[in-house]
Amino acid sequence: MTNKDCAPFPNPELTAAAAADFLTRMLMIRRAELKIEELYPLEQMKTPVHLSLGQEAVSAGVCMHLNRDDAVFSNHRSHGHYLAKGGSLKELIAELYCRETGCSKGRGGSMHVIAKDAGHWGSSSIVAGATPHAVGAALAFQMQKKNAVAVCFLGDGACEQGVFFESMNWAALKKVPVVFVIENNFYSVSSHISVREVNEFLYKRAWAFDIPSFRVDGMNPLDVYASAAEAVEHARSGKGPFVVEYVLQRWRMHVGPGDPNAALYRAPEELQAGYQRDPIKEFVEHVLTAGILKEQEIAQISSRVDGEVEEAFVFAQNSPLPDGGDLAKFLFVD
Ligand SMILES: Cc1ncc(C[n+]2csc(CCOP(=O)(O)OP(=O)(O)O)c2C)c(N)n1
Ligand SMILES: [Mg+2]
Repeated sequence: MTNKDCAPFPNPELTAAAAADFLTRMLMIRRAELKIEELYPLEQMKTPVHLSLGQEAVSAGVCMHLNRDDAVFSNHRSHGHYLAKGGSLKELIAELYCRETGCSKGRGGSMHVIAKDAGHWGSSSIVAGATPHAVGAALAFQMQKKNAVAVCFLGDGACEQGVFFESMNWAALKKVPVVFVIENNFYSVSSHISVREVNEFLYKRAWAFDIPSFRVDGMNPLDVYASAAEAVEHARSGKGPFVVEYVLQRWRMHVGPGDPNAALYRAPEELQAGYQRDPIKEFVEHVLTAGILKEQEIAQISSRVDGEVEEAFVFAQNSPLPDGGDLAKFLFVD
């Protein structure tokens, strides 16, 4: 991971309530995914899981600036986006267990989650598939004169898809309120960006469409928070689209728990450096040093999150499976 070209941001002013909210969102993603990872080998979750461990600051920091009426579109690495936007944890876990109570009624699995009431408009496993959806939603917001924005999360691999360029072009042409949030973890499955791209500074791609953009250290929650505030405000105030590239570490393999083949595809320097940066640890250190939250408040948040995670798994495991006869239900609109 390189921080080269990352824009500097002054530390944002965080109230105790905002800091608690931000920490809760990051911890919820972390603890839920650690539990998924722990129980996945039991083979009761019959869905591939793309874990976003290490990437929590981006989902949480961006969604901190969104309202319920703002729309989030997401990809296969969906859990963080869904939870940070306020999707139900119970329904997410039930979805992984393919239960009728899941957010997609057990038919979608981890890559196809949705929480319409919370403003999560769905995730798509088609890489870059959600970019035109987000532009369409933003165009609708503009036509309906709503003060809402659409945010599309996409990976570095998705930036290689033609449809992303078409989406940026149309968004810029129509000046629609959309923010493209690129999560550059430097890998598409197990191919490093250096073997795929002549120019790995993805924020520069926005320049071709006169879209403002910056590259940001995605492991630093304060920088994520400050940069997302600017990008979202830009779109919301009618100035058109914005592209933010967050550079990140994906802590696990592309799909599934652990990273058993790391030595086969990660560079020796990367393996040696290990995962020294932890966005949640950095955030906790900051809020304690700055006197924004106290140890005891952090401990309370932590145990509340743990309790909710435990509850969600019990809910999921005790929920009914869909009726086999309903297999084709929801495939077509009546
Ligand atoms: C159109 C399309 N091509 C290929 C795939 C197979 N595929 C699934 S995830 C993935 C890698 C995506 O990498 P990136 O966009 O960087 O996201 P990350 O997994 O790093 O979060 C690929 C190639 C797919 N799902 N859709
Ligand atoms: Mg990637």
